[in-house]
Amino acid sequence: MSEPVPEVLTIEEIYPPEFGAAQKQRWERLLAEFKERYGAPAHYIARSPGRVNIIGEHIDYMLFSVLPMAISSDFLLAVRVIPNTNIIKIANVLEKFPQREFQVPAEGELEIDATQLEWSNYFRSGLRGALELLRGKGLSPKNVGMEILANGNVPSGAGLSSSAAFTCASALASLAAMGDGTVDKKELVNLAVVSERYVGVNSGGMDQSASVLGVQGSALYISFHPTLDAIPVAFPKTSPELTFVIADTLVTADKHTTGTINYNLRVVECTLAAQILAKKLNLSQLPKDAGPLGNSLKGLMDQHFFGKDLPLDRKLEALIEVTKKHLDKEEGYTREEMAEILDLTVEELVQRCMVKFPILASHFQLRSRALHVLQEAHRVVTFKTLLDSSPPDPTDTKITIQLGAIMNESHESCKNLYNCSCPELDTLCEIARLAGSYGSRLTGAGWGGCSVHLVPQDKVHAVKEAWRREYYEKKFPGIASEKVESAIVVSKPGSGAVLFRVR
Ligand code: NG1
Ligand code: MG
Repeated sequence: MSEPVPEVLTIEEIYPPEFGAAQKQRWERLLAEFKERYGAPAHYIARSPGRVNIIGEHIDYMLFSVLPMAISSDFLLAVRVIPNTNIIKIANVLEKFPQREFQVPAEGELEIDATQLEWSNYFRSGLRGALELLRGKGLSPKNVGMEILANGNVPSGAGLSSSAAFTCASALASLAAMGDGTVDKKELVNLAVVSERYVGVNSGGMDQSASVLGVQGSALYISFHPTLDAIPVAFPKTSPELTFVIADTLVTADKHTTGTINYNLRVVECTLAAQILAKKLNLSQLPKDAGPLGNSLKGLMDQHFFGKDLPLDRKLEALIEVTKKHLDKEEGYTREEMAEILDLTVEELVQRCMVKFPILASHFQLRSRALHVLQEAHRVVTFKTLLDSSPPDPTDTKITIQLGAIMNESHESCKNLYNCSCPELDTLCEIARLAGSYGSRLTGAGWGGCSVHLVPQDKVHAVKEAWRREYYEKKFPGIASEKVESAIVVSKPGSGAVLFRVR
């Protein structure tokens, strides 16, 4: 049932039919506008989609596997390659994002000022990653400039990864212009993960993996460690059909302005939990791994169980018990306490984990964050096992009920152990469950943004109406009905990044 995802991205010469007529019109409008703006046609479009995470929240940066799917909303970049220049011009169909112009440095880093909320930084970060990838492989990037027109329709700050869609499309567009014409998908993912960190968020790799590797009709089981891998997984074919409904709280969370107390802080807490557990377990210093700050809980688990042949869920169960025992300070740990356990000075501790991405906290919640990560990783295993055993009888709802229950548990854990929910997300989930959702949870980083719900087709209308009455119209009195309509998306798993040559 599980075929590996194709490895290389080839340039499509014919409009990919799965994108349908409505998208085709959007692509054509973009190309027409490009020609009008720059006076000559674009050569190709680089496209990368947003994603919704179904299960496995805030565990990718600790290198545990996740289960997202690509959605149909995406980011498009129409590109014209200009030979023998190094000038990049980038504009957006939305006037609120002003046109920018800059030069590609012949050597050295392309500068990005992560302190500024500047839309074109996402393009710069993808371009910088592409230059570094090519140079790292000993290839010299072609001396070309680009004229670019962007059009994205993934809502930003909503947990659907508009940022990854933009970064992946940018890296893809740049590789197509400056590389040798073939793009290895996994290389693209790895470079886009690093690229996004240039913009100031210490993110994991889920979004870029789902955006690039997405497969029409399937969710993806994505592993990061020891190497990146994506396996398509199908949902049970039930009658009535199962759908994923995404509902936006319309409350946005911006990791760039609040990272010091939420996202980046969680990465620091989890990394320190791994280092402190290693110390308490008398493991020699943890080897560096691909965790954003050099260590991960997955790395800790592998070292702790090195040479023992145990299934992943058993290892996680054991590590959960270890965590409960050794990270026993429910009120959290101060910098002084952590430094003492790790035999470091406070200054060394700060240098190690809190300088690259600054954070604010007096107490670090190592216990609850580590417990969430390990239990959530365990939920992903259970979820995937259920999907792999999907029943032949389409009217049997037993497995669907179990899948939904796992999603509900994930939400509770995000809310109570990870403190990344908010009242609006909790409300959308409660309303949906009462109206017929099997499972409801926040998706993406949280603190606002979107929720995802597993809903049988015949209940979708009831769920939507309940949200309209009990959430949107109450929270935003007088809200336009189109606004409510666009906040709710029924999405099927969509395909990943493509390069499309314009004829
Ligand atoms: P969102 O909030 O959708 O950008 C973020 C991270 C993911 C992952 C989730 C939480 C970025 C770019 N992405 O997603 O890697 O950690 O939060 O599961 O920061
Ligand atoms: Mg994002």
